[in-house]
Amino acid sequence: QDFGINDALKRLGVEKNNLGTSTGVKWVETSGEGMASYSPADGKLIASVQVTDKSSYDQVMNKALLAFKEWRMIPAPQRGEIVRQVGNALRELKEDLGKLVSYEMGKSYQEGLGEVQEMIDICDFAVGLSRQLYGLTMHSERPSHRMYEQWHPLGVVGIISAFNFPVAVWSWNAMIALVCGNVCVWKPSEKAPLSAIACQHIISKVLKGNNVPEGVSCLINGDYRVGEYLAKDKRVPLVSATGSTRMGKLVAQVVGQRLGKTLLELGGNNAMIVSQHADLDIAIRASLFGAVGTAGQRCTTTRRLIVHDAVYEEVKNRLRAAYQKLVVGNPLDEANHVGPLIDKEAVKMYLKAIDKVKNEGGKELVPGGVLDGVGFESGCYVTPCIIEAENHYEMVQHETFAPILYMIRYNELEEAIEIQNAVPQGLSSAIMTMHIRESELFLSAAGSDCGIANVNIGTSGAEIGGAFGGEKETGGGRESGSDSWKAYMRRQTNTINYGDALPLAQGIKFEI
Ligand code: UN1
Repeated sequence: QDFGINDALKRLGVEKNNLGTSTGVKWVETSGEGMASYSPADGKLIASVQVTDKSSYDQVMNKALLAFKEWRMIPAPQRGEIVRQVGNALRELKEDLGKLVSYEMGKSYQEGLGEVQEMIDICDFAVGLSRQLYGLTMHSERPSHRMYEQWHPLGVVGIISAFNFPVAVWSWNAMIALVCGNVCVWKPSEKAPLSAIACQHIISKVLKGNNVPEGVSCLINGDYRVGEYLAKDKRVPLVSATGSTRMGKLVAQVVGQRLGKTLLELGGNNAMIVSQHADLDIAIRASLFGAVGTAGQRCTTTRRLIVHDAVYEEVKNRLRAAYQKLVVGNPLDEANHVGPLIDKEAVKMYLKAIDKVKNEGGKELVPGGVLDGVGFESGCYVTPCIIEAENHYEMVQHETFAPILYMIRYNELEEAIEIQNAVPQGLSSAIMTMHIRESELFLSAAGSDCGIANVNIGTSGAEIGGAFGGEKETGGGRESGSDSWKAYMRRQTNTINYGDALPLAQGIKFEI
């Protein structure tokens, strides 16, 4: 059964062999080798993509630099109008793109659709934003002087995205960057290049239909070496990178060497505190989806469940019962809840993590394992598992991109908050409680140290309207909604003298 994937690929313009380099108007032939994309759902080769070599990278960059000169002078609301059309094109192809995302990276079809919905939402957000790139006005201390600040685009924005959200993360960055007046060069994950090819077809059609200059939204393909072109390139003032903390540190160093800007969206190690005052029905459902959604491969996945002693046994038993009902299988089949991991390498890391944490003293409550037999031929399907552990275990401190949930016990809320914060990462967090004193403490300065802190909802599934990102080893960047757009612009302070004298600031006298 192919679940309509071949028809979807056709409608999305994905061929057997795809050029991987595009200026938004043209696809560029390169001497780079082919890069195959296999589906973790059935292990089959989907198609291949040509890697971008240095000379075609330079071609793309030159087009992007030229395009910027024009694009920055197009009024922001007109740039917004183009993004509005991108949103509509995505609406038309939502099912097809959702299906491809599901097939290429393994998340359930429902979550694939959700990811495309995030793209549509950010387009809508960016359209509104295109009329709201507000600066401030200030009162000058000098007579007949006016002061204000305005925001200008940066130039070429480099976007490096990860396999787990192979299309949405691009759109959060690109749609905002574009209305701000920047041009974009996108290097998607080498584990999900076809989803990116499909997006490039979608945006290219809109750009061409509006006679937008070549180079406004470009695509390059390959592994970290191609990402390095962007990181090293002085012509790229901002590199926005999503992925592991290890990758983020490398990108930050290389970009930092040339004093470029980075926007980093790195690992999470997200916890949910379940208090004795929690609505346990909600807590169980939220932790289940948080831990096994996208097979534990979201940066917002719930990895640690910190549960009050008084409800620990009940939570444990109910969660165990819920895990027993989970159906793992082909993500395109809507009867299944959980799809595969991205590849066999990820399966190895999952097994290694379980092994290590058991050696450290962890106790399996719901055992893990690799699934085999009919339907699991790709070798990428694993059983979501729960392990009783302690927060200081090396593996618990570490982000393993897999459905492993660690259960930890607590007695006092202050202690739970301390445990929740005692990891190197700081992306998302949640508390389940009906007690206002508890939730307010959790949200206070003495509470969660994460970029996202929720009450009575899970750690994953953030809406695009808020700023998305986290502290500490998560990298500090904020993408998507709120005023995240400021990261894609440069601020300029302007002082204008409309009088006939030249008073100096701070009252300084200087006469000749
Ligand atoms: C990611 O995993 O990189 O909050 C992004 C969520 C999604 C985005 C996750 N809206 O889970």
